[in-house]
Amino acid sequence: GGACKKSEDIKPGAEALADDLDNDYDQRQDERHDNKNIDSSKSELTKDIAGRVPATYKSTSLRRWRPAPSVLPVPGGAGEKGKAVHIPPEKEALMKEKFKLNQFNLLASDMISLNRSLTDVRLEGFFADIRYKLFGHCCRCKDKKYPKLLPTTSIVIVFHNEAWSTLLRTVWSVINRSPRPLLKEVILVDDASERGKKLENYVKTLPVPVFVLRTEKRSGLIRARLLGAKHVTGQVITFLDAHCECTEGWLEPLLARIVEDRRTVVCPIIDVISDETFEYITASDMTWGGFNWKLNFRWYRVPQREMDRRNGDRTAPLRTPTMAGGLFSIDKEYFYELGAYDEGMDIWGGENLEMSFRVWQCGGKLEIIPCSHVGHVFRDKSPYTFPGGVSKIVLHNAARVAEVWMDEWRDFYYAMNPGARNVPVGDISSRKALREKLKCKSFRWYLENVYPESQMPLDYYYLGDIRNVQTKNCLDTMGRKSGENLGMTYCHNLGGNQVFAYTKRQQIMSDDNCLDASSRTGPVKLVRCHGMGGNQAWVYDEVDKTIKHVNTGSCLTKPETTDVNLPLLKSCSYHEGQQWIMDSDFKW
Ligand code: LR7
Ligand code: MN
Repeated sequence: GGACKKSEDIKPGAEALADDLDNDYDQRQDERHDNKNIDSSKSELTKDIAGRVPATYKSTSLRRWRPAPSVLPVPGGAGEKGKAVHIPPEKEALMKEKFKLNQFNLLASDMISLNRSLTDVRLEGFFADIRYKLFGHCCRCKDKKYPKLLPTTSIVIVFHNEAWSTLLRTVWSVINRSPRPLLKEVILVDDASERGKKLENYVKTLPVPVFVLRTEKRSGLIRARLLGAKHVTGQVITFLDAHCECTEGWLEPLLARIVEDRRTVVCPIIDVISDETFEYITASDMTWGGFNWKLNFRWYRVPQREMDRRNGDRTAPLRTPTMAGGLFSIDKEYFYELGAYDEGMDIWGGENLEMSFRVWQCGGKLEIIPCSHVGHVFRDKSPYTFPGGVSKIVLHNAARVAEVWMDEWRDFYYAMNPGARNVPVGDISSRKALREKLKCKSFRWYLENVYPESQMPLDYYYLGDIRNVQTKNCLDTMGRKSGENLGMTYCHNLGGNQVFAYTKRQQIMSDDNCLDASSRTGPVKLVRCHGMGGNQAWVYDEVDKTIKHVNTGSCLTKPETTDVNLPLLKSCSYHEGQQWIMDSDFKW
């Protein structure tokens, strides 16, 4: 499923929102005509929007990059300025019914103008201002100067059964907030939708070229994007999901970065559009992309190392190990040089990690550009079908990533996903040939140089289950979270919750959790790995087969009969209950 929601701890930093966001609207008032609601009067608005385009690209570029005008809030309009929409109680039943169609609040979305206004969310505020005064232009997005000549871009949006309002609000936000000379066209790829109104007539009324392509049969987002990319005539391809909203100034910093280095693949900060209320919520600029052993994409906090590399400038490009996948710009020629996408991937998933590893390992860079903000409706579930089965498809795609790009670290993937071992990966010879042709670096290089904070250890002695000599049972995370007790149960030889890595840094880890103990006796906990030794350092003695906790000198011990699922830390006595087998033969 499509769950990649941003967790609470990485939601907006208050400092990211300026206090005086609205000033800009007043300043620009005189540049604007009335802000009519597009839905009521299409043709008129088309004129209106067109009339607000900056005269030409060249004349505006001499001084300050003037963005295309934004959209004024419609007084009293639902969701204006990115505010939440609340459904009255009498419509709650209808709301719930409609929610199922797209796994977001469609009723709310339909109430909001396709041209709704958003606040300008770019980084300002006290600390940015201080830095601005001390060091010049470094830290305020609005003061950045972009090169006079920027490449044009085509926007590619693929969709399957997307709602009319979210899809067209995406398109309108592109039109309303991109400097017109930079916007070559918008390409919509309908991936065999089974419902929805015809778009062709509507898009003809739009003030920029918007094309609709269709896949013959359901091809999945990866092959649909390949189809869209084929028709791109701009110099840069910009991919967006079909339920996004671009904010003021989103495009220039992306394109400007590609001008600096055409081998940079750039992502905006992906803000959150609430699936419940359609509120626009600024996301933290302190998160980047990572992944776990299951090869799920995950947001993690940016380490201090990367902040230091940027001299603390939060507006500077952020090097990210991976990208979420849906929203990015890439030089068109570079996209093809680098191998576009893996056509062997179906429906959804994996392509984001595949491209991330490929970019880094084959000589490119992957960055988040903090001055560019685009909102995305994050959902808890996928609304559409996965023909052939969700897990089969997702595991198939991920296995292709593991096999082609991850070298021996693919073992972590197979160890963690028992189901993946009997899903066929298909033919990967052309992707392997691509890796050869581009002379791409190893996954070790990637882990060492791009992602040393990764959940996958660089050097490890062992990956497999850990079996007690006396009880013959195995350590088991029981799928528990950080802070909970480690468990133990009969050995199933399948991996998953019974897979642990014993690393050169003396950790015993399962995905992003490590065995952790803070007292001489008692249960052992699973705690988010911190990589600093301390309570998470263990020594395995191959001769007496003990697993000794370094800080306390105690030994990992089989559970008491009172709680057979709870392994314990006790003082060492070297009996069989404290002997453990780490047998490096994989059991699968
Ligand atoms: O068969 C399909 N055909 C399609 O055209 C399935 C999907 N799609 C379309 C779909 O309508 C949508 O416009 O593809 C787009 C992405 O699908 P979503 O919105 O269901 O995906 P997502 O937002 O849950 O998932 C993220 O991971 C995906 C992995 O394959 C893609 O890379 C998505 O683009 C990506 N979305 C983002 O990066 C936005 C931020 C979310 C996060 C994290
Ligand atoms: Mn999406």
